[in-house]
Amino acid sequence: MQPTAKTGNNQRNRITENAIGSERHAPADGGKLIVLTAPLTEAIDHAGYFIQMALASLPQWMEFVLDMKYPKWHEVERDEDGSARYMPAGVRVLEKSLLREFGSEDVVACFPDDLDRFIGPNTRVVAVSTHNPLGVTFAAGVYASILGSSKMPLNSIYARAMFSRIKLSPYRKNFRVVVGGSGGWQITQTNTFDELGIDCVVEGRSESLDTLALFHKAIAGETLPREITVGHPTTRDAILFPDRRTTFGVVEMTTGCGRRCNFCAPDLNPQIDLPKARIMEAVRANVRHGNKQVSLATEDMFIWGQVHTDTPFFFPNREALVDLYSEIVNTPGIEQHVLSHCTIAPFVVDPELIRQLSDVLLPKSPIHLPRLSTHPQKKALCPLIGLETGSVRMAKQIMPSKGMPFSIDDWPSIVLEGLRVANQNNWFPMMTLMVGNPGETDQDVRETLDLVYEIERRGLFAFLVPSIFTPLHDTRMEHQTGVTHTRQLRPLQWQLIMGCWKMNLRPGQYSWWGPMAWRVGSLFLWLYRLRKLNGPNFTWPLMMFAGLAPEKIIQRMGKAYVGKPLVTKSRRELIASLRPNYLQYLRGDNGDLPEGFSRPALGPAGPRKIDFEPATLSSEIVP
Ligand code: B12
Ligand code: SF4
Repeated sequence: MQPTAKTGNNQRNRITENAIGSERHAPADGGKLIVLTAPLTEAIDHAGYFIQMALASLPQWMEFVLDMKYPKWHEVERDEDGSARYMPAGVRVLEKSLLREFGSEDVVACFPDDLDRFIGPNTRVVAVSTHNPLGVTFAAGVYASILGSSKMPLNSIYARAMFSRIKLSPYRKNFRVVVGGSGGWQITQTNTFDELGIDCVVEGRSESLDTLALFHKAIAGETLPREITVGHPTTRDAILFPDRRTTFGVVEMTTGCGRRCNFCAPDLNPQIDLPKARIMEAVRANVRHGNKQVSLATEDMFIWGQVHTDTPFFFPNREALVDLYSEIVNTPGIEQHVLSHCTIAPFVVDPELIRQLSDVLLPKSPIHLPRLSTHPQKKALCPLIGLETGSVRMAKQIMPSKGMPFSIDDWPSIVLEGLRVANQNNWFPMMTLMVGNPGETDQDVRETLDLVYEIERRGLFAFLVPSIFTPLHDTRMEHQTGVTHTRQLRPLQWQLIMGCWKMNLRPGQYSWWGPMAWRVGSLFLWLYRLRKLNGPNFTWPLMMFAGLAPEKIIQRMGKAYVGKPLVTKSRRELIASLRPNYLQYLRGDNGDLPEGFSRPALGPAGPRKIDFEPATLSSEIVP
């Protein structure tokens, strides 16, 4: 059966193959030459980031939970011509790129439910941008698989419905279907070209001239290659910015990262920080088209302003960052700002930067955490940060530069000190953990549990989001295999997953009924479905998670690991262990510098340049 896809103006349409057929009307103008779209679940602009992350993780049977919490999540806004008022940034950049060679009358970006209004006899290309079409990426498949009988998260169900609609178009023979975006590889890897009716998957950026050449080929009716890799711009000026509204007001801030974690795909892109003037233009374009929110897309916000300067990129450029974010949140019309990704070491490197950014960013944060935040309006900042593992052995193997400028040997100290600074300033990050890495031993998991328990013991807080290792295409770990199914998870790995979720729910469980509802709900789910699905190793961790048996007793029975307190380094000790030539980059106003070493508050070079020469590939990481 086809999924339920619900969009627009309070109408809820059950998309069945018959319904698709009966709804089709030929567009009066013969349709657009190039039609761009993205799955509904990636295009919606509701309720902040959380809803999309949930759609990427929950199985279909849990859709009712989202429907209850966000009854209007399917509703989308359109411009007068029926095109999408907002689209993911990837679609918008592709649109901008195409408009360099095609007229605006030939290109349209629309929601999947509106495809039939724009696909007609004139259409030659339907281009889909997708983030996560099949849900086979980390923290997506795993939760659908833990919670449901199918491995398919809702996002994948909706993406498939969209592909099915395109495939069944009466004009299908006239056009080519081209897919791109950060999730295109999922189609190549699962070889679902024919099933989904896709002609070509493009790996790489739409700015590339090869992408434009591909569209010309498609329009000429030529056969397209199944897969094509196109280049990534290597200079700041070659990156295009959308001048229309993007989902969540996403505007690119940087590409690449530079820390070189072995499992990471975005790090394979050149390390570029984009010019402030162009970021601001894109922010203002969003506002002009009705957006009130903005979010700068980045792998690590803290490298911005420090790429290819005289200072290594892992010493943040405080003045540049504060200036950029101030201007963004103070742009007339911007009411909300949400952070995307960053790393934890900069919190230890420059706590004063975090304090200043908090002053700037908290007033416009839509996130409220009443039990955690000390802000007068209980506002909080929740960027995504990779914690990944508490095991130094494993960290050295998969992400040796993650803690730079500090040594990865100090990873647990970096995490704890960074989180301390973060929490003090009302930053409560979402921290991802990878479970089931290739070669992960029980001892590695114990060390991660130690770190997680230590976070709790010190009264610190982060939303800990464990996911199962997923080998991403082209990464340095592409060909490695870890755990592939939840039934393979060992008891300790389950304890880690469920322990993290137990911690995450703490701030929400202060009502008298919260814990009770949780216990009963978890027990019911376990009896009904999860017992069979996840196997016997899941039982005790679930009991512990649900609080059905006291944790101490479960531990005494030997069914769970107790955890041991960690002795870690303070900020001062971490700084004392830095390579001597790094000390020059630290800021004196943060304190903790070694005896006899003093720096002016502005650092070695005073405020650094904000806009500078074009950046190219990074080679700045120091082994
Ligand atoms: C912002 C963001 C989000 C936001 C908003 C997403 C949105 N719908 O707008 C939120 C927080 C909701 C989110 C959620 C998730 N995200 Co996300 N997200 C990002 C982030 C930081 C930026 C994306 C972006 O807009 N970039 C800017 C645009 C311009 O780049 P782009 O989309 O890649 O588009 C370029 C090319 O891909 C290409 N292109 C794009 N489309 C097309 C189409 C065609 C036809 C062609 C030819 C080319 C082309 O051209 C564009 C530029 O020219 C990226 C990391 C990154 N730096 O890319 C992660 C990233 C894309 N997310 C990722 C993941 C895993 C997720 C989640 C699954 C996480 C989770 N478990 O919840 C969910 C999935 C959500 C969903 N609905 O399915 C991974 C994807 C990994 C993968 N697919 O293999 C990334 C790469 C992060 C990472 N470090 O690994 N995400
Ligand atoms: S720090 Fe994050 S973005 Fe950077 S390389 Fe590592 S995983 Fe990738």
